[in-house]
Amino acid sequence: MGFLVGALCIILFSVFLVQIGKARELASTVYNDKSEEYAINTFQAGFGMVFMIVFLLGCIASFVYYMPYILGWGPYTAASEHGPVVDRLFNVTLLITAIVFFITQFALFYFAWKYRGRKGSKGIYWAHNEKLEMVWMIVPSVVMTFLVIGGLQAWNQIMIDLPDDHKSVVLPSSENEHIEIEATGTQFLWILRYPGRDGKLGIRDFTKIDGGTNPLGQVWSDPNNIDDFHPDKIVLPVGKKVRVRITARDVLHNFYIRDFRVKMDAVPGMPTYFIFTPTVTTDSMRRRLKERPEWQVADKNDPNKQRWETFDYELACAELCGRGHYSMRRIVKIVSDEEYLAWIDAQEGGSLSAEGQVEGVKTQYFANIKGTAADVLASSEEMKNYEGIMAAKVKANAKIEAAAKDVSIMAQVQVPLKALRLATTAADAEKAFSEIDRITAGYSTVETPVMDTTAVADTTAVEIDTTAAPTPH
Ligand SMILES: [Cu+2]
Repeated sequence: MGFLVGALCIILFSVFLVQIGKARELASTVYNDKSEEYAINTFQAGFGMVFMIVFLLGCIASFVYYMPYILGWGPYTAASEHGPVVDRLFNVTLLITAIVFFITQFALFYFAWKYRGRKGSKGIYWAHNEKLEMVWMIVPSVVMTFLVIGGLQAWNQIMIDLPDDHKSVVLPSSENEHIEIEATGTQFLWILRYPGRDGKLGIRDFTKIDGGTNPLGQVWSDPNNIDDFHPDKIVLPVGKKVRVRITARDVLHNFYIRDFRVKMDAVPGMPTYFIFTPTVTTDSMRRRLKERPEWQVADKNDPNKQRWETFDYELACAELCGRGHYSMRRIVKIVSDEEYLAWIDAQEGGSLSAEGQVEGVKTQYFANIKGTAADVLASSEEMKNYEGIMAAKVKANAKIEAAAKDVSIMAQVQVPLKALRLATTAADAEKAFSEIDRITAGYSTVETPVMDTTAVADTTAVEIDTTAAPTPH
């Protein structure tokens, strides 16, 4: 507000001076007095110089003031592997355009001063000047060429697709593995899909889209669809390559995660993609912001917390796609491998109902298709396998729950628990369960020994900062 009032004062003052100048000019014309006109020229050109200095200093001051809010500066340096490439491109462009801006603004006002009309000076008329024209064509085209080539190189580096032998898995453990997820823009939300245990997203067919039970048109005869689930946020492990399949169901949307420098159009009928590797966990980012005074203020939505405490990465839609465009927001969490696996585990569901159904599932198959007429995979090998895994998981969860308060048991259980969470065959899951069963042998699923309850309250959500040091498994 203060800034606006100041700007308004400057504008009004300038108008005032111009009007006085005009009045004096009129008077000098009436009296046919050239010396008065020269005096006005000197005054106005000098005023122009003063204006230029104030204006350019203002530009520098505003840049310094807004530096903590500019991408690539302050806390907003990129949080992904390819991000610094984009930041460098932004900054090189900013530097070059800033230099040109300062030179041209200076030249504009300086020449108005230097060649102002005064006694004895006479204007020269040039029809054209080839040398000058060459200079002002060649210099910008050379600079533009460098900017464009730099941009193309960055684009090719960032947008190169993964080779065919690259495998999508739940948790990558080698260079040629990645996580494949899917985001579908629709008015007005992002429908997210994770591939589940097999790491493979099932086939879709737009003619099968049904708002209530099949928002993405998943083909239920494809076994890869059995374990695909639709979470309400994106959770990813730090330092692992992610490929996002981006599609749209109605109009153009745009998949945009600011801090990762990820931005790609979601086009109906034309799947696009973006590959990135997050490098900063949500917790680390919060600690980074904690250092900044502008983040040490109360959060608007939660006054008991400071802004940095409630920070989350956000997926937004960066294409003005209609009235509810603003509401296309999803939280993005970057966590450790353990937290990520625990989250996947929870999304899959893990307790049995009285009828023996797995509860709390977000896999569309189990929630909407299982047991209906559309359940064509009911007696398939894949379904039996998946149900075998779920059964082992439910048994293991009960054992772990019973032993949850025993810290040393919980530490031992982590390895087979991870194996269980990554198991893709019923046999592997059963093997992991028997290991858990062996470790927790002293605990029955009914009786819970009384132990220190404050030691380990939650075995799944372990707060670990993987950016600091890798956790041994
Ligand atoms: Cu949108």
